[in-house]
Amino acid sequence: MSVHATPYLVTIDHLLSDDEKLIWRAAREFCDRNVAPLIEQHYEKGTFPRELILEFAKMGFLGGPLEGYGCTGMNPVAYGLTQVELERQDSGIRSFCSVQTSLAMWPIYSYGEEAQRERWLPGMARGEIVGCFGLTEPNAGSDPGSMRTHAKQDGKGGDYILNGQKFWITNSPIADLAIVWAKTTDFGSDAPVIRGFVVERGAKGLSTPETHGKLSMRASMTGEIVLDDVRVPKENLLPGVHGLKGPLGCLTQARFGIGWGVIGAAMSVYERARSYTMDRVQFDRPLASFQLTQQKLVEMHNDIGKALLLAYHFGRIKQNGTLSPEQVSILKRDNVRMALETARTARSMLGGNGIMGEFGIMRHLCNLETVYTYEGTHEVHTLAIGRALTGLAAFT
Ligand code: TGC
Ligand code: FAD
Repeated sequence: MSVHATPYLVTIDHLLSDDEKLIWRAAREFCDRNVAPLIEQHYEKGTFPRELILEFAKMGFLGGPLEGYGCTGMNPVAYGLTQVELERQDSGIRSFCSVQTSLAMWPIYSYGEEAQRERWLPGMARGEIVGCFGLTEPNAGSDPGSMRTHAKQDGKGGDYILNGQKFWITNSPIADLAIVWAKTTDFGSDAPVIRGFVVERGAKGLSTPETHGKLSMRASMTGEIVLDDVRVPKENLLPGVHGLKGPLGCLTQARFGIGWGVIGAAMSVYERARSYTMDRVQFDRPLASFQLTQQKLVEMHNDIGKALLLAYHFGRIKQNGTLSPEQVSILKRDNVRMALETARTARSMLGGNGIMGEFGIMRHLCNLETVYTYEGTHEVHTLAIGRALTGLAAFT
């Protein structure tokens, strides 16, 4: 049975296995029961619902696609469907889970050694250890290769001393550990090379002040990571990767989840606009009976269907292990743009009520402005796809 209460003419239900359908339905029920009742309140107050972290863990939302270490080993399509349901509630909720899964657990899983995996991943899957991902800096956003944060080894074979500042970091104020990307020259190369470090809360010289004043992603914690001569044990270096491809590899995982998640936000605002315009009467007729309103509904509905088909198609390619970073750029770029445009249209269809918190549309719209920018801006993905099509890089 479909999870949809509102009719959709483009669906993927018949393409899903029984397990995938079960996971989708369980995620929908969980989010409707546990997230929906409290999200608007948290958004207004600018707080993250920390009480949900252990519940997310029980649902397998933390580290979902990873295998072993207490993770559920979901396939990419099943994982994508959980992101749809999380972001159907709020992009900040999906952000919490995707940072934990793709940006904090995934690098330990993929670039770490066995002792590191055993040390951190089970606690992260249980929601007892929260992670964050420090790549962006005040002067290094779209161009992370220009980062200034650096690590210096304290004598050959010794610990690392980290200095620098990371900015715009989801979860940093509540994180128990941070994956910090820093440049170091201590590996026999003349040019500095980017390496990943697990920096643990409590380290002397580490602080994570919260960033205040956001008018988007208000139910998500954002902050800095300030590193002032922070001593990081050599055992906390992620040995499996050198260079920018380390953090970019993590981003490819997270961007895949975003490409799915935003479909949930779009479904939420579409369904709200549909039901509102069916009920609201002007000129003696429901708004939904006007041709211009129906045109908007048709565009929104069709765009959501196409976004879902693209996500499903790329999900199966990922399952086969052949999805390229540029295909992920297409998924992130086009589906986020679709969701943002859908939210703007839905907002207009509710007239004045469209700006009210209780209808949820303005919240999704404001959140999607962030999603358009983070994990590679719309423009950066355009250029990444353009480079793949032409072989010519237009970043500089
Ligand atoms: P470029 O020369 O293209 O690549 C350097 C090396 O990386 C490899 N690579 C990738 N690997 C995996 N996935 C990808 N998407 C990759 N893209 C490139 C590449 O093959 C190369 O490897 P190698 O072996 O040759 O060294 O690097 P570039 O300096 O030209 O940069 C390209 C560019 C601009 C696309 C990249 O810098 C970029 O993606 N910039 C955007 C930065 C970004 O997305 N930041 C996100 C920060 S984290 C975040 O926003 C989290 S929000 C979390 C939430 O709340 O959900
Ligand atoms: P800039 O890079 O300064 O870009 C500004 C504008 O210029 C954009 O429109 C951009 O597309 C455009 N532009 C830049 N370069 C080019 C070019 N070559 N050609 C054409 N146009 C260009 N980062 C993390 O590391 N970890 C996190 O957990 C994290 N969470 C975030 C949470 C929130 C709420 C936000 C808002 C951001 C988060 N980020 C995080 C940072 C995010 O990834 C960056 O904001 C993003 O990469 C863009 O960098 P920037 O803001 O410095 O913009």
